[in-house]
Amino acid sequence: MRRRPHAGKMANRALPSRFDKVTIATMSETDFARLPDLGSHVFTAPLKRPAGLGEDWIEPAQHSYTADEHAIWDELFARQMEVLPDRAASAFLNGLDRLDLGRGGVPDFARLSEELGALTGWSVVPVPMLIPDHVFFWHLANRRFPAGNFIRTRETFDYIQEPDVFHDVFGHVPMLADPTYADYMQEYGRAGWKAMRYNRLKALGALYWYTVEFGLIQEADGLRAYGAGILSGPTEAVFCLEAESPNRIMLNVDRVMRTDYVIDDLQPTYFVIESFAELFHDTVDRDFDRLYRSLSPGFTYANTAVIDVDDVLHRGSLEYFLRGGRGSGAAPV
Ligand code: HBI
Ligand code: FE
Repeated sequence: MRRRPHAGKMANRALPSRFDKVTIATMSETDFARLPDLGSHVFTAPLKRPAGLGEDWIEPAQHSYTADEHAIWDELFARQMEVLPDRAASAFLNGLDRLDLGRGGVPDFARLSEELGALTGWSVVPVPMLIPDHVFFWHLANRRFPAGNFIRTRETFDYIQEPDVFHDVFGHVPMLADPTYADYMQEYGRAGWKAMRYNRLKALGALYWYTVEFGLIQEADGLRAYGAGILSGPTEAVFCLEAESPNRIMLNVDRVMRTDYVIDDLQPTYFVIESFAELFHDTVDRDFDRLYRSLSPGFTYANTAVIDVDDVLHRGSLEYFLRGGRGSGAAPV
């Protein structure tokens, strides 16, 4: 189907019964050069854009960090390097090395973008906070990674609500130096638009969660972590690989997209991939239209569930969670 200049208007007027045929047929041709229109049938979080920012939510300049803030980066960096060398995926460790993220202090985004751009064409742009889903996806679809323009304080050293520059740059950016992973992230950004138009973003969000944030990969010498949520904190890097509590299951995209997730505690289940190439193809070759049409709005499986079709590497005791998880004083065993 060819793109028509009035396609957006038609979509807004279309009745729900025509929605499938008209809007969804044209949306695969989404032009990501400009921020695409969403249409009023898409349910989004009512986030308020801070004054002075454009519709891309990008800050005019990177925050200039004080000496103490740079020191916080260095301490967080050193703490992670105590646990990551045998636990992080090789792709992550290579990226860390090639981008020299340990050169001291919060990295300069302009310089980082130049180096990352030379490797995979990605750049890093500063954003003030969590940005709306569709803006986030739009940046990813254009190989721009939005990174928090602030760093946590010493009071919030171990746990933060919103992603700061350490989580975003230390956790996510090294992986973007891997060409296959870099393609996967762009593909994810493109896929986000389709999920939003079906109001099935939660399902696609689960895929992001169990791969980009909390994914494990099978390497020749054993399991390693590549998810940024794991790699940017000291406890989960050990827990996800060595603890008895969590399930470790081979990734199946359809199953994962039906699985609930917790955002404020260690994960009860981790999903394991064999390679980034496999993850990329699983995502690109998928018929998401079919999946979203058959998917209910909520999740089918609890985040603790082990189901018949699972290829289980480790069936967790779930001890940590059964004892109450975060805040209960339970040990992450
Ligand atoms: N905004 N800054 C920021 N960082 C994120 O990781 C992020 C976001 N907005 C939306 C979003 N993530 C989600 O859409 C995905 O995690 C699914
Ligand atoms: Fe993240």
